[in-house]
Amino acid sequence: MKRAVSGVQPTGSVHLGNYLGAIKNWVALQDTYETLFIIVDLHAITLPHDTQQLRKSTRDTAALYLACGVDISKASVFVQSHVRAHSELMFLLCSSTPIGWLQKMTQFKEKSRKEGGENASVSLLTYPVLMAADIVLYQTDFVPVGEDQKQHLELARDLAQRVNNLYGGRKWKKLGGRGGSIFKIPEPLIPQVGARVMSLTDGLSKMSKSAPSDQSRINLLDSKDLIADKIKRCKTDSFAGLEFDNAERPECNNLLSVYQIVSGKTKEEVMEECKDMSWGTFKPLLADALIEHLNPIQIRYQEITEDRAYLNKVLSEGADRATEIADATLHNLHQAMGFYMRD
Ligand code: AQP
Repeated sequence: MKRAVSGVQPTGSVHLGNYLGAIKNWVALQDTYETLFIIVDLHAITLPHDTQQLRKSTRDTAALYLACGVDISKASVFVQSHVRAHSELMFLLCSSTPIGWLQKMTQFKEKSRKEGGENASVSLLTYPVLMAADIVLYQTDFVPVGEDQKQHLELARDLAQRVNNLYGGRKWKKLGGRGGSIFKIPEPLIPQVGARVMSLTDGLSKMSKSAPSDQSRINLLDSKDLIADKIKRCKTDSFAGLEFDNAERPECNNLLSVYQIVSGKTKEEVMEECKDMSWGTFKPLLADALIEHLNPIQIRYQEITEDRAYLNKVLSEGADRATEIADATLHNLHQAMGFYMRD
C-alpha cells in the first residue's frame, strides 16, 4: 500500500487554511493509502515560542485531527517529538544539504527578516531539512499539503535524491546493505481548490496562524457569532456582482472558493448562484455555510478533549507505529553512511 504523510505545526489555532489546504484532504486519503499524520511540534520551536501554549496547542491540534475525521483505525496520529528519529535524521541529512539551498528558501528569507536577520535561529534555516526528514523517514509516496509548502517539498525531493546518489546503490551494498535507493522520492498532493486560502483582511496574503490579527483567519474552533462577525467585517471590493479568477479581485475569488468547498457545490453552481449578488447578500450565506460545516467538527472536538486518556492512547499507539517504520529507515541510512553498526 502506498503511504501518505503530512502534518500541522502546533503554533496556534488550526484555521480554515490548514483545514481546506491539508486536513480535509487527509481524510479523503485514508481509505486509499497508509497514512501518518503528525503534530510537528519540533517545527514550532524554530521561532520563539510560549512553552505553556506549545503544550496546549499540541493537544488541541491532535484532537482537531480526529474531530475533522482522521480515523485511527486507518491512520496513525502522533507527536513529532515522541519519535526521536526525526531529530536524528535531520542531523544526518544536514551533512548532505548545501547551505545555499536553505538560504534561498522564500519562507526562510521572509521569517528571518521578521526575526531581525542574524538573530534568527539556526533551526529556522534548517526547518526544510527537518521537514524532509519527517517525510523520507517513512518512505513516503505522497505528501498532501497546501501550496505554500511546494518549495520545501521540492527541497525534500532533491535532498532524498542527493542522499540516494551519495550513499545508495552499490556503495551501500559493499557495506552489507541491500543496495538501491535509501529513500523513496515523495510527490506532493496539492488540492485544486483550497490550496491557498487567503487572509480575510488581505486577499494577497495567505491565511496563517502566525498573522498578528485574529480577524485575518477563521479558526476551526471559532464560535458561530465570531465567524459571522469575521465574515461581516472581512475585506471586499466595490465591483458589481461576484466572480472567480479576476486578478483585480483576490478577496472575491478567495471567499467564493471557500464557499464552494464548504457548501459542497461545483464552481459552476456557485457562479450561477452568486454572480449577481451583492456582498450584503453573499456574506451571511457564506457565514451560514461555514458555521454549518464547522459545527460537527466543533462538537466532536469537545467530546474528544473530554477524554484525555483516550487522546494520549491514540498518540502513544501512533508513535509506536511511526517508530517502527522510522527506525528501519534510520538503520539503513546509518549502514549506508558508513557508521560502525551496533550488534
Ligand atoms: N492559507 C493556507 N491555505 C491552504 N493551506 C494552508 N496551509 C497553511 N496555511 C494554508 C497548509 O496547512 C498545513 C500546515 O501548515 P502550517 O502548520 O505551517 O500552517 P500555518 O498556518 O502556515 O502556520 P504558521 O505557524 O502561521 O506558519 P506561517 O507563518 O508559515 O504561515 C500545510 O500543509 C500547509 O500547506
